[in-house]
Amino acid sequence: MDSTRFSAPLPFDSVAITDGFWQRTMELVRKEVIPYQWETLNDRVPDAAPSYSMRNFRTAAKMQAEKARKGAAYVPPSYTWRGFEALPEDAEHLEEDRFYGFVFQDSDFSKWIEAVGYSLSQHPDPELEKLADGAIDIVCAAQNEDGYLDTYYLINGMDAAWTNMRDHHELYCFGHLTEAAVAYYQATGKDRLLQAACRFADYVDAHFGPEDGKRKGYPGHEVAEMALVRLSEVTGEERYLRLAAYFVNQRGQEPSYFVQEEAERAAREGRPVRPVDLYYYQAEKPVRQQEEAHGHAVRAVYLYSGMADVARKTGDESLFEACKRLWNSIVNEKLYITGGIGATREGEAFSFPFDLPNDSAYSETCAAIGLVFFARRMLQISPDSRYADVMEQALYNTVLSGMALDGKSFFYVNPLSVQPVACRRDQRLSHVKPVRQKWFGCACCPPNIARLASSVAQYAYTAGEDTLFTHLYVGGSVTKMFHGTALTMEMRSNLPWDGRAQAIIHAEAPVQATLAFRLPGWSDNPTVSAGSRQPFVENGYVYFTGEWREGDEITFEMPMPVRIWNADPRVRENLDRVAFTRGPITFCAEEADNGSDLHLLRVDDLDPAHVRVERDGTFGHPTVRLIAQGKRTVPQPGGLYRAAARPAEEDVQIALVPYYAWANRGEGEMTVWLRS
Ligand code: FUB
Ligand code: ZN
Repeated sequence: MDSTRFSAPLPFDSVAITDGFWQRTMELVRKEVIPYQWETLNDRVPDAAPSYSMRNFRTAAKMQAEKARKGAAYVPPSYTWRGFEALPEDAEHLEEDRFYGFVFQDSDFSKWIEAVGYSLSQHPDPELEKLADGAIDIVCAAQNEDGYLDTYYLINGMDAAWTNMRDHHELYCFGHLTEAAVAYYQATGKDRLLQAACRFADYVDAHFGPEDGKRKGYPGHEVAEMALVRLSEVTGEERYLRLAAYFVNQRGQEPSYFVQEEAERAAREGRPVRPVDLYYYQAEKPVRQQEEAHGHAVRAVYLYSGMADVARKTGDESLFEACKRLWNSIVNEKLYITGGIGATREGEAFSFPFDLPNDSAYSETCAAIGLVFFARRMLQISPDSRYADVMEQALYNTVLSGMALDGKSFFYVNPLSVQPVACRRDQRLSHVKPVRQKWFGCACCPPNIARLASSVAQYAYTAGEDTLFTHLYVGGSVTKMFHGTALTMEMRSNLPWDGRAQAIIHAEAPVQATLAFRLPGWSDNPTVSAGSRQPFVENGYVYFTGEWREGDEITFEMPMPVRIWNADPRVRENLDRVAFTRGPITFCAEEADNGSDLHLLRVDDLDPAHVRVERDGTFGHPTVRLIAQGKRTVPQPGGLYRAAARPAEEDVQIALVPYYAWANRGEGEMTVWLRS
């Protein structure tokens, strides 16, 4: 690792996003998604699965108040396992003082408040801030005097806390609370939630670690690792970094914590010991020995993100090597062309290499989000455009497809081929929804999209001491101090539709700095010029070092041709099929443009230069559609089986629209891969 290349995202107020594409998305999050999600967190959206998140915090806060009032006379609830029985959704039948929803329901709130923080940093909104402060008050009132803050056990009985690290998500909720607290503090300067997170972190640190008497466990669902690194960066507290490193290094060690824990629980509950699928939890062996991305996909990429953070902060080469191996495993064998990962619904997991089914794809939105996290962290260590290309691919395709264009409904699963009748009638596809849903009982994805979309600035740019890196060509401005002098770079871009861009420098005094720009993999022979300056190119980044003055310009000519792709022949479903991309955007065919029975279509002309690129206003914001020459099989009468013959075909023009925009025109078929 070359630490001189290390970089970090810029402070929130140093980047302003103003381009049409991202401003629309961020304004959608601010005006629609955040208010809507507040309603869902409070179970006030008719016909949407209730969240119970704020209800649980209120219940726990009420119990804390009662405890304070009664003092020694307070009798805490004793934990009883209630199972995952169906819960009444009708508010009238809810019992008081009872926890509702999944064990990780607290994280719905945390992701929401994190999104609010990012949004406030781009667009101050006193009313929203007041609402968020009020929500934080409720959450903080639920915290135990010892710092513990997870409503599942606060309500159900603290006597069982930390007895099911594998499945009960306490450290997951801690991690999300911490991420939210840091973001809200950095955005608003308010530290109430940050203090709560630090108290919870201190509690966790006092109970977990290598020292005698501490638990030797680690998160069943990762995220605390990267959250702790972030907390240590913002507070300067080394203990939090050490704890993150402990969780990473302890994972998969023998004897297995999860196996021991299961044996203890079985003994307590008087039942046989059940097998533990350590592979699902990335805990079957130490992380440095893991070679193939596996198990639950969101867990995996959150772990790899934490590993990369710890590697960077501690200079741990072997950990970084493991990150690279796992990255390659994903990108070379397990990545959809939409930037989605986690092919199988069984365990919401990575499947075996090259198993990338289209119609039964799981490709959870959160997993694509986690891949963006992982990619940015790899870039922070090693600026290599291969990481940024994948980060962009996941962001512009599967992450954005997770949310409707009006911000009011969401996909959890992101298939690459949909036939609505099959989703309804084929049990094997019951996880695939042909239209986005208003909310989910397990609502991990919608607020995750909100927090990522409103923090895109954190992915577009990172900076080291002497270098400002541009990873994504998002229009707006970014300011960085170089040795006490501010340099502002104004980026004018029309990505993702046009590869031409321009950066203009503003500086009150000459600034000595290196500006580094990614050469996107989607462009043929991209050129970046800055007057007479001579750049050097390394790992897909072009570097200009020198003195910058007011008005200096950098111009980007990044041709954005249409590309037509085959998959590796080992991807069984895509043999003899093609998919289309242009720039970072992956395209798909929808029934709304091409009629039903998309499987009858065939792309006839595989020369990308013959594909027409049209400006399109179908989706209420400027997009591009592609028109490819194709054929449609004309079904002939005959029995179910008939003598083999070339099918009759008619000429058609196949219209392709951005994958992220699919399913915004009612229910219909969709496919990314077309016969060729
Ligand atoms: O377990 C918490 C979240 O719920 C996971 O990240 C998602 O995959 C969903 O299972
Ligand atoms: Zn999710």
